[in-house]
Amino acid sequence: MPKLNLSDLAILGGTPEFTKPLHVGAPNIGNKAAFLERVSDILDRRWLSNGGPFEKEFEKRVAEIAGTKHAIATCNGTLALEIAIRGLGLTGEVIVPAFTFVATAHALQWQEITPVFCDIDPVSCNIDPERIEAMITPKTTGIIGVHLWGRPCDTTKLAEIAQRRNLKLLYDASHAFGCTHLGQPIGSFGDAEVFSFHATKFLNTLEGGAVVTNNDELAAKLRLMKNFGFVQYDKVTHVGTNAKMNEVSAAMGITSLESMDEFIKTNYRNYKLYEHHLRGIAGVRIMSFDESERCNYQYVVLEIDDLTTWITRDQIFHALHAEGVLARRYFYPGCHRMEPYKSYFPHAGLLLPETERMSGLVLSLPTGTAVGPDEIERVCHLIRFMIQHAHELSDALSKLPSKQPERPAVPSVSVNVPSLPPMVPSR
Ligand code: T4K
Repeated sequence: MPKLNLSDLAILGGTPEFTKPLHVGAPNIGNKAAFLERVSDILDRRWLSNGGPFEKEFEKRVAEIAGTKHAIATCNGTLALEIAIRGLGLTGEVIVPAFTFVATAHALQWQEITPVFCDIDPVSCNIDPERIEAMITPKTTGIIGVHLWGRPCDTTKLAEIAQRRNLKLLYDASHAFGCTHLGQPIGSFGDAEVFSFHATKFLNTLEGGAVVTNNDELAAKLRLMKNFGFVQYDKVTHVGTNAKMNEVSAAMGITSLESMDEFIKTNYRNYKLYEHHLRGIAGVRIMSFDESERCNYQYVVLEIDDLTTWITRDQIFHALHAEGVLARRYFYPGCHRMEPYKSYFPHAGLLLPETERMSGLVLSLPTGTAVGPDEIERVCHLIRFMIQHAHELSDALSKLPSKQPERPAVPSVSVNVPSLPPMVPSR
């Protein structure tokens, strides 16, 4: 139903635009029949994890796409980061952006390495190489760049600093699988790069991740680390963890790879539709991509400048949620405002002006194969309508009790589980 009056907005008592919520991270599902056939093979083979054929096949395909000699598949991106950090021998302090998903910082802190938060470049929104040197201390052992939303870091400048200051260089490429930079696949920069294949990533393995590298020694070490450090039965040569990718995840990965081009095509179509329908709204900018490179377009991110729109990103965010558009503030607040970092470095924000600014302005919109052109047009109409009525809407919203959006409930479905016979026979 088109909104004609302010009171038509769901946040002010009107009917929500969408009865079925639109998510940012609704998974892309490839060929279901092919996936189920692979799962059936796994069960027949009775090889469910630890070096199974699908895991090996998936690793081979990921390394090809990343342009690297090695891909080490893991059970998620966070564990991939953790073993890469450990495998590279990082200790003490590591320089990392705060404008990222909290896993980037946690993967360091988990190993008692201090994440030293560096500000971002306001244009790329990635770690600002110009600010890195001022943060290097005798304890610094490395830099982690994050290719945020799939847009590449300044790999040339970062490599130059890392080499000159004798630091390791790792990339969190969780958002950048399938992308290129300077005509070279992302995955092949720095000492190693890490991908996430979480359900909400454009290419998913249900849960999963990978470290990619050209370094043979590092790759061998990471293979041991992901499997408790075992080199053979009963022989452990390394401290390790359990970061293995199971066969069902690998089967999902291979199936997803078969549809990767189609997923990217749909993301690109969606991105262009958003660009088209939001064109001309003063104060709203859609984050652009370098179209001469290969991009996965998995995040559609707006920057909403309230000095121009007269309505804040958060007010639009809450109003969209009421309509069933579950936009996300990726990434708000910066990691420095989350615990434990907030307590460790209470004044970190003073050194992170661009992170503070951008984290207050960005809004990720639903995309992927679960979102169609009609839905995108309706989302854009809502945003346009809200901004056209910014003064009255902002005024009305400021009178409502403030509330944090709830985490959406997992859709409830009834699962038919046969009841167990009673343990004790009834008399
Ligand atoms: N580094 C970076 C830069 C990252 O972005 C991430 C992960 C990592 C490292 C760590 O990689 P992993 O260890 O996760 O592999 C999500 C994801 O959990 C996380 O993977 C992702 N980044 C981050 C950006 O987003 P949440 O807490 O916002 O997501 P969640 O699970 O609430 O899902 C988002 C929405 O998607 C839900 O509201 C509903 C929908 N959804 C979700 C799932 C899981 C579905 O429709 N179906 C689903 O199966 O963190």
